[in-house]
Amino acid sequence: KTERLAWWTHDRFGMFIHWGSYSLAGRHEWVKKNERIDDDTYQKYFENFNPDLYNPKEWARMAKAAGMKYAVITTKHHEGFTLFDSEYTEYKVTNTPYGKDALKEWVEAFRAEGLKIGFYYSIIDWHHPDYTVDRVHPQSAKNQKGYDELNKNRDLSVYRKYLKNQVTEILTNYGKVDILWLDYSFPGQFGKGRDDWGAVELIKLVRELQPEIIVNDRLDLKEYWGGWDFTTPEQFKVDEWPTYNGEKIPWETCQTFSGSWGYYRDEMTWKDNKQLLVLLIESVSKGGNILLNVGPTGRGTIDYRAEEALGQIGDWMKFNSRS
Ligand code: FUL
Repeated sequence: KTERLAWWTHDRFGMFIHWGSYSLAGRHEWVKKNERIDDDTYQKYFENFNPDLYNPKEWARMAKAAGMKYAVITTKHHEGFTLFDSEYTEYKVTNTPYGKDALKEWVEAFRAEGLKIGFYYSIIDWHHPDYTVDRVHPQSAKNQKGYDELNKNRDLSVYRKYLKNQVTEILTNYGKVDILWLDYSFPGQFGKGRDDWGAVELIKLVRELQPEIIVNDRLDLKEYWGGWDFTTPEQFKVDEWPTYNGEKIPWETCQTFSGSWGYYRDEMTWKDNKQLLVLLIESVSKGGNILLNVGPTGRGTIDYRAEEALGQIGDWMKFNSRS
């Protein structure tokens, strides 16, 4: 495992990218759930997905210039829309007006800049008809009776198969994938745990398909150390090196520039340059990695505030880092 992780613990700094049909709404990647939007109403973001300014080469150049060494993109977020061409759904980028496999272009552009490639894939799915409604679903109910009613025609085992098929696609059709970032399990009342996802089997499959891949820890496999490679503290400054059974473990904190992960036009909570540098320095000095997120717009551009911030980090990195 240490060997598998060697490049990653050395490289330390990556770009997270949240991009999907929610980017058109421009108010959070959870907008469908937050506003309880039904499928029909939400469909307009899919029907209008046409990022005419999408140029992943530019994104890759920005990441590289900021000193980042790898990048992780949302191949599918909770909304269920896939940025890749999939055999198993019609709800995919190739069926939008854009019409092309955006993931393929992304992979090529980032590889060409020498960056390592990571795929985020949401195990949660608010679009698949067999994905059972739970408490983090746009149609969430008030009590168990409500869930029973909503779920009487949904068969989670069908979704489990879908999940496996799509993970197989992204780990087969794009060459070597360096990181898989699955998101996320939420066991407990009206939530889903490892058996619902077929987690143990899924991880086995992943390791077969991409033996050198690094996988995060969000499949509810906490006690299966070996089933995951690193832990993922989200949106807080980590005080000390996380441990498992008394042993220090690899970790990566993921952070946003402004609060939401998906593009949010009116958000005013942008971190300043000093805050970002402190986050970077504190994470790295405590033995961790940092995955800093951009949420490109529906037209495919990176917000000018993120672009500026990345540029400033790059200026600092030039004199304070070594490759
Ligand atoms: C969370 C997700 O629910 C957020 O939307 C985001 O993707 C973050 C990185 O992980 O669990």
